[in-house]
Amino acid sequence: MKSLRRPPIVGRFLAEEVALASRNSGMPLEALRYDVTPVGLHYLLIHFDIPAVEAAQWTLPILGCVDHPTTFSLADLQALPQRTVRVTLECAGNGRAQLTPRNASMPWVEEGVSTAEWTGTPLAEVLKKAGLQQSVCEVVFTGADIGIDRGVEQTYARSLRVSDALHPDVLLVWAMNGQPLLPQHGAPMRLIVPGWYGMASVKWLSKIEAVTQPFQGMQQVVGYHFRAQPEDAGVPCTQIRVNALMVPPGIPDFFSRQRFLKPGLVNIQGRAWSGGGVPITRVEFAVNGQWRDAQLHRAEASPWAWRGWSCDWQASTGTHVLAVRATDANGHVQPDQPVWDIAGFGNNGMQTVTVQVNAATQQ
Ligand SMILES: Nc1nc2c(c(=O)[nH]1)N[C@H]1C(S)=C(S)[C@@H](COP(=O)(O)O)O[C@H]1N2
Ligand SMILES: [Mo]
Repeated sequence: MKSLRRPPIVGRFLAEEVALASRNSGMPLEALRYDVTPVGLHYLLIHFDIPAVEAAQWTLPILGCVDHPTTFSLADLQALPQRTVRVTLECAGNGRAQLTPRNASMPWVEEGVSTAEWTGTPLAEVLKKAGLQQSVCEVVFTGADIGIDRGVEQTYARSLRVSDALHPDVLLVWAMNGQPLLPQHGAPMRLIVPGWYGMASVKWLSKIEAVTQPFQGMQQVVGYHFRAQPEDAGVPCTQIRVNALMVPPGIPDFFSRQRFLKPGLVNIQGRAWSGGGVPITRVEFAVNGQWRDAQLHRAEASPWAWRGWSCDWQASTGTHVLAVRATDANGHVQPDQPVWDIAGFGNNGMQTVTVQVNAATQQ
């Protein structure tokens, strides 16, 4: 597919990046304190415009190579078996703004991650009813949002291989944290693909199609690939890489966001997660390059949700660089430095927070 790559950016942020960042809010890092992110603090990533979809008129056709093509209403889907799954979603572009040069796109620093409780019906139930034919290799999910990306007019769409689509925790979701989905999160119905970067969880679903050839949509074959060079075939972004964040301690300066803290004992808190349902096995915390093990909190019942951790630190007067890094059960550890990618995908370089500790600070 021919598409125009936007020129990379070095240095100051463009007005276009600021505009994207204003539309697509991140989760403030102090919200890491919640096991489940309150709906209004959950990060947002919307490529085009939020489409106008009326729940009462909305229907979901299941088409393509199925024995029984069916069109479901919201009520039809809500009458099927349902489950609620706690899932940490992270945008594949999270951390992009830390890279140089950086891709001209949503300039996430580190806040494109959140956790919610998603309620819906397993996609497998609906596909079983439709009867996937033997020849089907992928299932394509199309949203109701349309726009132009790199010169190509398109409807946001992504596919999953049949084996991934049939996972019992892949859900057609109508509720988030027990409330009906809000417009910005894909109302009235979205897909949730636990353990994968967020791009797979298609919002505002308008149709599902079973196909016999790999889907060639732009967000599937051009977008969301790890590439070192523009001409590389690339490796598709799928499962979330191991990552961790801390709640920056102390109080911030309004503009610079520099942190200030009084001397004494501080309990540093954060979350760690990895994709594919792979558990976190270790979190380390460093002060000025001196690493120690943090305490892992009780694992969540859901293998798809982040895990809490904490670490006591005796803060002494001076300027200190705090850092955190996690390891997962596959032995993957976060790199010290971001690994550069042309589009800024999959940056799981460790977070650092600089704090100034002095007795003049009241907090
Ligand atoms: N239809 C549609 N689905 C979409 C998107 C989109 O722009 N359109 N963005 C994707 C991306 S890149 C991410 S990270 C998640 C974000 O979901 P959230 O906004 O509910 O956090 O939605 C995904 N699903
Ligand atoms: Mo994303």
